[in-house]
Amino acid sequence: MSVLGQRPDRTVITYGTFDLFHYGHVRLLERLSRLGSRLIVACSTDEFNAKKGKASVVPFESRAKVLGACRYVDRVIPETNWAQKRDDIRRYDVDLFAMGDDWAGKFDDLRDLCDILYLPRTEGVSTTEIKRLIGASCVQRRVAAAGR
Ligand code: C2G
Repeated sequence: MSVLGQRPDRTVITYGTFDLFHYGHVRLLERLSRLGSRLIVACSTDEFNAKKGKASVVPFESRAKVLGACRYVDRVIPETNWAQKRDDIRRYDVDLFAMGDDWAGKFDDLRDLCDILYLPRTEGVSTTEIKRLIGASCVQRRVAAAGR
């Protein structure tokens, strides 16, 4: 972000599941949106997540719509496999590839195509934790109902 508050004329891309969209996701996208003039988000499909051994609560169509409605995001594309990143970077003329630092170093092999950046994750919030809390409250309610 220049002193005049203008965003550099760069295309930024990031990848993720963005399940149970939360403040950690918003803060990442906000920071990425300040690093360029166009932010593309590749959202993992449900089939790809199955390959990752991950099951999302919110189906792909809805997660992609939520991302598309986020004011920091300019375009949402499907992420269907690990290998598509090189093609995406070329196809969308990407200048900066960025992820949260839980992926630090994992995509350095893309450095020949564009800049790579890992941003600190937002502490204290995660989809896994939200799932755990929901699960816990369901159990509590069932126990309470059984006790009546
Ligand atoms: N994130 C964050 N802070 C949190 C939680 C998540 O900054 N508290 C970031 C992650 O670091 C990631 C992005 O939000 O960059 C999306 O996180 P996930 O949906 O968990 O992404 P993941 O399933 O790990 O998919 O090809 C890469 C994969 O698609 C990444």
